[in-house]
This record gives sequence, C-alpha cells and structure tokens, in this order.
Amino acid sequence: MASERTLSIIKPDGVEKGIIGRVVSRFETQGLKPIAIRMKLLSRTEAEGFYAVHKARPFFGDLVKFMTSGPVVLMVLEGEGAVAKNREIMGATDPKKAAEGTIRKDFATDIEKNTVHGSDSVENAKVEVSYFFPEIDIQQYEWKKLAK
Ligand code: IDP
Ligand code: MG
Repeated sequence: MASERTLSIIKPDGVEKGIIGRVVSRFETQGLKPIAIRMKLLSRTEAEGFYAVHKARPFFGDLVKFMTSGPVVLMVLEGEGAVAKNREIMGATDPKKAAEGTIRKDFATDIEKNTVHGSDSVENAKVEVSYFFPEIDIQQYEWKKLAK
C-alpha cells in the first residue's frame, strides 16, 4: 500500500471535551503521523466551502453552525493507506453504529457532534488537505520508533 495523506479535523465538540491529546495519540499509536497541525475558528464561508458536497442535505445549515461554534484542530496525517486507516480509527458517522475502540464510539455523542472528520477518498483528501494547508506548512520527519 502506498503512503497517503489525509485531512483530519477534531471538531468543536472534541476540543470542548478536552480530548485533543487522546485523539492525536490514537493516530500516532496506530501509525498515522501528524505532519501539519493548526487550531482554527472556521468562518461560515470556510465551513460552507469545506462541506459544499453536502449543501443539499437537510443537516447542512446545522452542520455549518456546529463547525463554526468553536475552534477546531486541523491536521494532515500521513501513513500507509492513511485515508482508509483514518476512517477505521474514527468509526462510523453515527457513534451509535461505530465499532468498539473507535474515536466516535468512545467520545462522540450524536451523529452531528461526532468529534472527528476524515477525508473519505484519496482524491478528496488531496482537495481537503490543500483547502487548509499550503505545502509549505506541511513538515517531513522520520519516526525513530513508533509510539506505543
Ligand atoms: P463522515 O463525517 O463520516 O464522512 P458525512 O456523511 O460525510 O459523514 O457527513 C459529514 C458530517 O455531517 C458528519 O460527520 C456529521 O457531522 C454530519 N452529519 C451527517 N449525517 C448527519 C445527519 O443525518 N444529521 C446530522 N448531521 C449529520
Ligand atoms: Mg464525509
């Protein structure tokens, strides 16, 4: 499998619960290396643009309101098959349906406030990474040993 990059976001509910460290730790211990991290309060325009694919969905307005309700943590994660691996670590969109041991199962409260975002395809990951991070803000470094 090839090394990929994917966009991860710790949503406002995750930041408010004080679990930034625990979320990042799950990525690191499972082989996803953070190569860019930034905290940001999204503007309405930024959130609408990011979720433009969901514009026609009934939950779009509420989703934009939620995503702009407090700061988020934006991250680029890198690793073998990073896009699918991140989705696995996150769990299903609806925390009630998320598998044991996933971030959404352990920390999320409802289908909207589901703690994390992750790109859903390699193609979308490229678009989403560049939506928030110019190449110059992405770092390259080697892990000397994997965190356990
Ligand atoms: P994903 O985040 O697992 O990829 P998507 O279907 O892409 O899920 O939806 C994007 C986000 O929109 C979800 O993470 C969640 O915050 C919100 N969302 C999705 N479906 C619903 C819903 O039925 N009601 C309310 N919010 C929803
Ligand atoms: Mg999605």
